[in-house]
Amino acid sequence: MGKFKKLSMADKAAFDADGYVVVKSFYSKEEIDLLMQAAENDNVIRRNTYGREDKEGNTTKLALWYDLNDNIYSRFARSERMYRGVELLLNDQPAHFHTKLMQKEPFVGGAWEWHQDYGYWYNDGFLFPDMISVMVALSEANKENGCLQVVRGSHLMGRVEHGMAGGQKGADMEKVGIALERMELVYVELEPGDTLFFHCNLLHRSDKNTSPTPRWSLISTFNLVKNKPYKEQRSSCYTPIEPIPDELIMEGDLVLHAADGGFRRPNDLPGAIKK
Ligand SMILES: O=C(O)CCC(=O)C(=O)O
Repeated sequence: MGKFKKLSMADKAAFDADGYVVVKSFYSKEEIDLLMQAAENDNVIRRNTYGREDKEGNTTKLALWYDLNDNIYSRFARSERMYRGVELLLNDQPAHFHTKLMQKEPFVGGAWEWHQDYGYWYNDGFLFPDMISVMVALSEANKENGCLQVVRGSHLMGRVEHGMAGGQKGADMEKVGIALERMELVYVELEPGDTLFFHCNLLHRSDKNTSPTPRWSLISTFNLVKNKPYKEQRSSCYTPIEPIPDELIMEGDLVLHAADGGFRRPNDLPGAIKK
């Protein structure tokens, strides 16, 4: 086996059946430490971080940007490992939609309501659900600090209706209730470096962080080059990605901060709160 992990055909079969697959230690401790060190000290990210309220009024924080460049965050999204994994799971040439730094803080970080990502993205003008999220755990994710919960196989339901739930979009709860009776609820507990690939129609949510430890993750989302949205979006979501060798996450001229500009502005969204 090479130095870096690769998704296998068994991973693809699991993704097709379950709507998600976890690859343990997809990124190394050194790679995650470097990213965390950058993220914790990044004033650009801090300035562009905003909150989303859940139904109970608890706020969870995130920063979201669209374009890829040469900085440490983009090097993860452009690494051969992630790029080839997405290409395998989506069966075609990937483009980058956006990346989010999710910051669920100790005791206060709020929940995410049941939703499918395509519940949001359908209205952004993407015709086909050929889209995926890749969540890299930056800290341990467990039940206490509000790890992701998924309904195994729910991506096969197709898109369900979404309405507003607090400051977030939420899936039709009648359908979610039936889905939970018929399919398995899985708590996706992760160690730093473990990586979850999940389909845009997979039902998922997460609880409030009730623990003393933060739960941070980097989520890069991908579209296909051929699935160009019919509504105006940033061009990155239909522009081919230039992948980079996996070694380059740790090597070369490292840029350990985000680029100014290109962030989603807090006021772009209903329910967003400036942090
Ligand atoms: O990180 C979480 O807890 C939820 C993330 C999520 O639901 C999403 O990115 O769609």
